Amino acid sequence: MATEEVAAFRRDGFLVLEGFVDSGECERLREHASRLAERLAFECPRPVVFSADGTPRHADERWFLDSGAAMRAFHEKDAVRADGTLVDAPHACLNKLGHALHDLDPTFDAFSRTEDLARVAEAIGMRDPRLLQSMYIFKGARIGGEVQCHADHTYLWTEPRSVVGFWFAIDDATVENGCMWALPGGHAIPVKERSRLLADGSSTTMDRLDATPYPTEGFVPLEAPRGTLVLLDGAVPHRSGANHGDAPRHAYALHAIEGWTDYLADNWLRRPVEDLRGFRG
Ligand SMILES: O=C(O)CCC(=O)C(=O)O
Repeated sequence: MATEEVAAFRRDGFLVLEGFVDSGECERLREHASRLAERLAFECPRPVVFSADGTPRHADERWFLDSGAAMRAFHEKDAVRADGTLVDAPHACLNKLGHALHDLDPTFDAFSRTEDLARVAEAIGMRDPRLLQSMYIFKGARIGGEVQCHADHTYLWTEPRSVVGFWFAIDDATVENGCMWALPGGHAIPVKERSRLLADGSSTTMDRLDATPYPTEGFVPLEAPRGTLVLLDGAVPHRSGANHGDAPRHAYALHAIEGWTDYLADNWLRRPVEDLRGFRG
């Protein structure tokens, strides 16, 4: 990574690196994820909705809370009828697969652990990156929901803050099909919320650390052709729109934390940091 790119990441809290992954690699991951989705969609006891648009997330909290060390399918809110049936083929109704694809699936493992990624992590100053969470996001045509403004540190809290998002465009991401938007320099704003697991482990709660909302102005679209890597500082506010287009917007998101930090025990995703591997395996 060039010095100017590292400086831009530090200044803006995000960086868009076009052409980071070969298009053929993206296509192979896409085909693999689509096959995996067909299988995992049938492993749900019933469709479990995941929404990040501010409405209640889903009825089946356990399915979500136990997915940190598993591979599970989550459905789009608008894909499941009141009687539990789906409006389309299972894979077309998925919001995402998560959250340990990088450890449990050899194809995702290989995509997530490359020398190029290890070098990027080094360039941005990560000393001991550990891959904690992975999500394959479908954002299906006309059905993919919005993701509300958030900072990743809210959900993957370390002391001190260390999470970095590595987001890959598997399809071209455009304003029409719901690309991400981020606030340049927004990582300087102290993170406003912390999600934490309740003591009985049954659900999560959101602690408000600062009642003022994030600005709504100034966000820039992170349009990203297939193969683009977007780096996101854990404090940078970002969001994505619903997919109003005719093309799906597949993406793969990996979240890495520093192995030397304190990963708090009441984060929703409970995995011992000693078990997590880095970009070099
Ligand atoms: O892919 C998206 O639309 C949102 C992803 C995201 O917010 C994240 O990876 O933190």
